[in-house]
Amino acid sequence: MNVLLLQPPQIQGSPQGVSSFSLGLAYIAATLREEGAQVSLLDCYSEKTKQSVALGEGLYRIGLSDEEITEKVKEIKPDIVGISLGFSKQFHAAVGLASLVRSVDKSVPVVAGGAHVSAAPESLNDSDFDYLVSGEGERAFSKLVRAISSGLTGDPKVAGIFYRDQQSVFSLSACQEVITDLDSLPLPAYDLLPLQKAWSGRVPYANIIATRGCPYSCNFCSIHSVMSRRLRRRSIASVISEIELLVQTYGVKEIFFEDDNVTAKIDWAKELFMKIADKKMDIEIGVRNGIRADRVDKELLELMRRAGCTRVCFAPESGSQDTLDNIVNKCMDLENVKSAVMLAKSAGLNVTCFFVIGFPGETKADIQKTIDFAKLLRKIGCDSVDINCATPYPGTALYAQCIQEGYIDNNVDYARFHTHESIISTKEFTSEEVMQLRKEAMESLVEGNSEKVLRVAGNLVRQPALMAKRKVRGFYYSHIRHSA
Ligand code: B12
Ligand code: SF4
Repeated sequence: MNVLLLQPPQIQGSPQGVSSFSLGLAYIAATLREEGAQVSLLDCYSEKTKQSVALGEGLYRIGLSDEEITEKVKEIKPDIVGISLGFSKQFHAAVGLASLVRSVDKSVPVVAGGAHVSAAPESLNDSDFDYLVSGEGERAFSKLVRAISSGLTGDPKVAGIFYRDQQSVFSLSACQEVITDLDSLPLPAYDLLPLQKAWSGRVPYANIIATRGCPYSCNFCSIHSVMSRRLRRRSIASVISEIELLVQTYGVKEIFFEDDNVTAKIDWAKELFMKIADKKMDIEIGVRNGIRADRVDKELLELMRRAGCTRVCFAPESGSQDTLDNIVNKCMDLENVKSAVMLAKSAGLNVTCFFVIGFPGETKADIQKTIDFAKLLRKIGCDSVDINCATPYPGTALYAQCIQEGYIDNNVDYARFHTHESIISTKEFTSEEVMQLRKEAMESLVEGNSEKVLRVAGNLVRQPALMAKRKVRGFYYSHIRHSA
């Protein structure tokens, strides 16, 4: 079977694209190859992040043009096309891409997968997709490809697959299954990703994922419909071998753990970072997706630093304990956040904290508590904070609440589902007020020039070798290598 995997072009509010990394598609590709399929992967966004077309209403389409994509589809002549719809805000781009593929070849089955698909399959009833894959796609999509190659139409009888029923509405074939043995999956097919383009002007980096699933139930988080609540870990040997592959074969210098909770099992995380440190690889490590402030201790943070981690991100979400307990359901004590920030700073790490404001049920006073707490964290050493607007992603308790209480309806435009725009107005606040509060708070929290000078000077004194290496690397990749 000849399978083409597509990452849609990006539709966004600015003409500047920042390439990203289709790790999910790279996992799917590797699994299909193991099954003997011939696989092509086209990241229609990262292939051309400098190509942007104004669509009107302040929106831009970034990436390959329809003509360029059509050309590629004709050249590859796939038997099946798989399209990723990970972010709800990609909805229009992914649906448009399915129609484009259909217009090139009416007979090719077009399949979608990703976080949005898993949480809101019904939103795709009117699209040109033939099948949807809910949850982790490696096993389910491989089975679907096998079924289609053996001539199947209709219900494939595969767990996690939605097919078109007699009314042409998506129906679930059988409940999705969680992949319990993550080591049984092949390493992602990095050779199919446009790495050089993604790295243009940047230190070569890779995203990896060592664990899947999260046992917590924060009201705004949509991860469970893909990764489930069941925390699963890869073996440390497997994670190390992936890092070695990235460093030795691809020249990667920076690794981002994109796990939802890489330190969820503290002892396992200690062993992981200790082994990475022992390997003495010349890499920097980041945990930019955030770790829980109550899942770290002094020893772990020091080991992370030794392994090459320079910055940690914590996600307290709110500075109001009441909001955390009764709205967000974070199961976190704010005291843990303060002590985690201080421990991380004393371990020599840069610290960023993420917050969310504008939840239904919050008052303006609650929002102010978050802003005040963010300021307090900055005072005790937190290097930066990011405040986002509560966004009701499908599949979340927040989404269900917003539908039930009438803050949004089922026809909501997914293009607005990015966290810098509030789309929720309640009797306590309007969405405009939330955005204004966010803007003012971010302006007051951002590092001033004098603070920046002090921080850089502080870092230079504390970690002269690291700072020098960073500067040299940054200059090399943004000037010398890029222009070569
Ligand atoms: C890394 C990451 C990013 C990175 C890079 C994203 C990328 N290109 O992959 C960055 C930092 C850029 C990012 C940004 C944002 N992100 Co983000 N991100 C993630 C994160 C942490 C990991 C993604 C990942 O690599 N997962 C590992 C792989 C293996 O899983 P996967 O991608 O889901 O793929 C599997 C399945 O979904 C499925 N699948 C996926 N595609 C396909 C295609 C086919 C054909 C098939 C069959 C199956 C399939 O099979 C895959 C293998 O099992 C996820 C959370 C998570 N744990 O997944 C959030 C997540 C995807 N992000 C999310 C969000 C909201 C955003 C932002 C909108 C946030 C913002 N500030 O505005 C932006 C939007 C970016 C954009 N491009 O528009 C939400 C999406 C929810 C939604 N419905 O929209 C998630 C789920 C987080 C969450 N907790 O809710 N993100
Ligand atoms: S926000 Fe983090 S801790 Fe909360 S459910 Fe999502 S992944 Fe888990």
